[in-house]
Amino acid sequence: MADCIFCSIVAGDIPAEVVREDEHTVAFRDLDPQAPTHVLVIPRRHVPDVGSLALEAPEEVAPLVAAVRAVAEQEGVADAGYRSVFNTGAQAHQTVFHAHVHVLGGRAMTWPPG
Ligand code: DGP
Repeated sequence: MADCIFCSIVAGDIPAEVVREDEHTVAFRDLDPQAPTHVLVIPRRHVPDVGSLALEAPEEVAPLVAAVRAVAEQEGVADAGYRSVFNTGAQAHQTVFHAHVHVLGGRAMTWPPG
């Protein structure tokens, strides 16, 4: 989609530190990391948020979640524990309206999130 920064990363038009790719997803390091490991896992398909992905292409939701797990294992944070975050909507601090999962690990997390 034109004017979508994450579509540009999927297309290879702007650089990103990609850590994993498959048929349905691309995973790359967040520009502004909030933990020692902070990777974004996104569907290649442009949809604004994960709920839209579930409605438009439910068969792509399981690969997205599986990619989160694969990234956590690859990054060495799966055993200690990691957080997966879908920010949905402006009030929840979604700033990029292409569905993405934050995979955060490598430090103790607090609850509730801010
Ligand atoms: P959210 O606030 O949930 O919409 O998260 C969007 C994240 O995307 C935010 O943590 C910063 C990251 N981000 C924004 N633009 C870029 C970019 O061009 N490259 C990379 N690697 N990350 C980006």
